[in-house]
Amino acid sequence: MTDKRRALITGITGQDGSYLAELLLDNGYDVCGVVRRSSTETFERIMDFKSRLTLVQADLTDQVSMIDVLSEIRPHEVYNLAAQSFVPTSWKQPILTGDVTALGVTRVLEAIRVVDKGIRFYQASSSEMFGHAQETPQTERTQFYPRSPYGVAKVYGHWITVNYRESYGLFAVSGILFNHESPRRGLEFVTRKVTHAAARIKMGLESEVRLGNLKSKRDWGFAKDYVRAMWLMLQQDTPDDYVISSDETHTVGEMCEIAFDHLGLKWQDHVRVAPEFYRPAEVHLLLGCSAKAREKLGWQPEVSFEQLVKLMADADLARVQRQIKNESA
Ligand code: NAP
Ligand code: F7E
Repeated sequence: MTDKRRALITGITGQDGSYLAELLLDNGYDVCGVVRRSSTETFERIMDFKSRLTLVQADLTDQVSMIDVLSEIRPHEVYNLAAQSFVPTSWKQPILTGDVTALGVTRVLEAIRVVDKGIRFYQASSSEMFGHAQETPQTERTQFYPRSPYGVAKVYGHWITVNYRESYGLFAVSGILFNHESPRRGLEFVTRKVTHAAARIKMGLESEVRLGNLKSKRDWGFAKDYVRAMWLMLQQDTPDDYVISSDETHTVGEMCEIAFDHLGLKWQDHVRVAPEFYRPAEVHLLLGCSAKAREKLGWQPEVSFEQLVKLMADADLARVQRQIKNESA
């Protein structure tokens, strides 16, 4: 083991895990990532820098595996980004979502309590905890009213983090992050679904995309900006919880308009509303207030909503064009 700072990331193969790993490598850390056993590899997002990482096998549903990993790696910082993170799946698999997204947090905290109480801990909390928002904009003091099994699980994860901080004096923080997106976003989330479909339509591979509620409003930012806030939270003198958001809200329809327009298409010609993408209980409006993070962490986003949608559309167009070229070669 070296003298460098060591960080362990659960969920390193996900969108945020991949960006955070890159940031920490750039900051001179030894970066270790938890990966779960799978019959096919899930390393696409970390492929370019995988040789610089240490990957260890464990699962958030298995307590002993988490204790073993922490004992072996002895990290200074743990970022708990692993979760069943897709809201619609949380209605189909509520028990699994609770096991990973809620109880999984306690398993990581228990591992820290047993192995080394000095390890700093970041919990990936979510604006979905505000759900049926009790006030607008939402701050660290806004009451939670989750509207999905995923949101409920995240509320548990948030409060167990606060509880371990207060019970055991752990340096444990909860980042309440609003939606953040990128070219690495999973294809089922609405922004990526739209930019990917727009790129395929542009190249003549498809003619339409089927979406759910076009009126729902989200506070969207760029994932790379948001992982910087995670790291900043663990560098403070005292542990605290922070809202991270762009402080702007836009409808799904506006997002479609920017993406299609950027690729020279008219979104009304290609977007169809399909009832199967409506949710049993919708979160209609999210709008964050990140004043505390801006003041105390000195954090601010660098990429605007419009720039974000355009950079995602450009990345998907380039990807689709590469695929077409490879298939015809
Ligand atoms: P993501 O792309 O869905 O990544 C989730 C990660 O969790 C993947 O690496 C996945 O591994 C891993 N994972 C799932 N179940 C696991 C288990 N049982 N044991 C170990 N690892 C497991 O999510 P993301 O967008 O990067 O989000 C990161 C975190 O922030 C999540 O906790 C999410 O709920 C939260 N969050 C996200 C947003 C957002 O807008 N992106 C906003 C607020 C909070 P595989 O690759 O093997 O599936
Ligand atoms: O939906 C509407 C949908 O799935 C956004 C996760 O990272 O952010 C994410 O959760 C909105 C919703 O993200 C489709 O009804 C319309 O109102 O992209 P999404 P999400 O549910 O907000 C939070 C902060 C997290 O923590 C989560 O982990 O878009 N919508 N039509 C659609 N959504 C999807 N997925 N697909 C559609 O066709």
